[in-house]
Amino acid sequence: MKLYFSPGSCALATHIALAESGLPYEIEAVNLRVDPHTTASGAVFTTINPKGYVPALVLDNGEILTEGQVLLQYVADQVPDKKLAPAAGTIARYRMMEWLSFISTEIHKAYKPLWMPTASMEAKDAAWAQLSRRFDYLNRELSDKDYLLGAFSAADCYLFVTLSWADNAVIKRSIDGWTNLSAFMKRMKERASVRKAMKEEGLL
Ligand SMILES: N[C@@H](CCC(=O)N[C@@H](CS)C(=O)NCC(=O)O)C(=O)O
Repeated sequence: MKLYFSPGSCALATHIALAESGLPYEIEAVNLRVDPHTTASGAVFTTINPKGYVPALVLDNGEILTEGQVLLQYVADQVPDKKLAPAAGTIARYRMMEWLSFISTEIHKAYKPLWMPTASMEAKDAAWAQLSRRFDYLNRELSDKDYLLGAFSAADCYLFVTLSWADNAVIKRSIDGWTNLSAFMKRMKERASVRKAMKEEGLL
């Protein structure tokens, strides 16, 4: 498999899951700051993923799969013994999908104004207020468990990445006030897979 990524982006979640899987994989960076987005080897990224965004995963049969939530489940399903996702069709799997959808729509995308240089401070503060309500909920959910499903799953990779954006140099906020989220981040950073993926993206 080959993952197209941009350092520290949502693609890091799939990268961590790949590292957790123990399967062989390659990675190639995509420069999202140039128009058109261009890969490290000089390809216009839309020729690989017509949607133009990361993550994109080239499967071993050459097919391209996109959408982070799907990639996390795809990687997990390649290695059932690693228990990166509950078995398909079980209520536990739907709980994981519930988390993936929550992280995607309520956390990941809610950051948008905070990334945009043209957004007003009012819009940024409103986005942070909305995120803060979601963090309150997550903080309560993580009060009696180490990971979203209790045991570690690929959903945690996605939560880790989206929470890591809070104190990014552009966003300049902090999740320090949410102690269970801070503890979760610390726990995740101790995982070998997280360190491996972050090193491979030049983040450590
Ligand atoms: N729906 C996609 C969204 C992916 C996404 O937002 N990717 C961002 C990085 S975190 C990106 O590549 N943005 C560049 C662009 O859209 O041009 C998914 O969930 O995988």
